Amino acid sequence: MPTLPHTGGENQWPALIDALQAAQHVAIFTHQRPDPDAVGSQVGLAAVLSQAGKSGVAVEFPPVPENLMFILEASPWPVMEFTPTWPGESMPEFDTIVVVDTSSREQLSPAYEVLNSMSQKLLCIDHHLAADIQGRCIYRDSHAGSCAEIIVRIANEFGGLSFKAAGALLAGITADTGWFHFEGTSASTLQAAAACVDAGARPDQLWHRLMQQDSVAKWRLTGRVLQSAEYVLSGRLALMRISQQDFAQTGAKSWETEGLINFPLSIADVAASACLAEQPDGLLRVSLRSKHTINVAEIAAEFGGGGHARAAGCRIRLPMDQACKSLTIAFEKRFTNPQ
Ligand SMILES: [Mn+2]
Repeated sequence: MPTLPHTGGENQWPALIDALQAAQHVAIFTHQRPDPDAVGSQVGLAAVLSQAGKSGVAVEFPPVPENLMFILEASPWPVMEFTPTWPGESMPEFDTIVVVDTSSREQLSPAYEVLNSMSQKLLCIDHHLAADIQGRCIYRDSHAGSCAEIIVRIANEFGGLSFKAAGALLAGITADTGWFHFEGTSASTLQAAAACVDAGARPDQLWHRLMQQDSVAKWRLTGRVLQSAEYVLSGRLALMRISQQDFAQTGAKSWETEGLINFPLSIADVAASACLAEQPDGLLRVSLRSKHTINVAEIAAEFGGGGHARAAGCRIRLPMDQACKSLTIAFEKRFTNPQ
């Protein structure tokens, strides 16, 4: 396997590798609403550590989308569901807690108090810009296209990738880079992907498992939401609204909004898109994307969220119309004064 260069965050690397080498019994957490990078990084890291003789568990916040179960099923370690009655600081059986693909309290919120109480044994491996959790070692490389790409570098330090690790990690790498077309795609990303393919991962099978499993309900929801999309700020911002009624009438699940936000970016004049999905409690889950120039992580941060410059998210507790208005104002400022 070629040596994969670091693209940032180097100073915490030796501490991270030392801590992982010393670990014996490990619990691996990731963010709520897990995506292929979250689950792929968990399973990939579990495979690397298991091969090095360590034991542990992968912890999930329910519900895990059905289309990601095939990645979890490859986990060499048991998968546990986090519950509010989790024993917290009384997790002495684990000497090491690893958080992958997030360093945000909000994204870990059901478990944040528990994780914070164990911060002296917490390691974090992430590629997002915003970080507000505390731990023994917080390794972040915001230039990495996915967390899985970082896990491939870790595998290198542990003697290479197994077949199991490679499949899970390629899922994370491809999904988080939009199959290699997002800005974060670097030579290092492609080398990490090549290492996975070299170890037996199959891009064709992954495409089928990740990209060709939609339900009819999802496509009914997609048609409805695209039909009602609004184009504001001289057509530069696409706004999409999804109500609880849309979910009820199409039968689509909340996680089936995944990917919908990218469609308007195919329009030449659209520079950014926002998708607001109403949750059962009325809270609006907001996804933001941009093609270039506009830093949507900054806009998300204005509303208490975070993410990457081209893909970010937040939660807004406002009526739908008001939330759309506030977001439009936030975007207008950036269109007027682009960074
Ligand atoms: Mn990720």
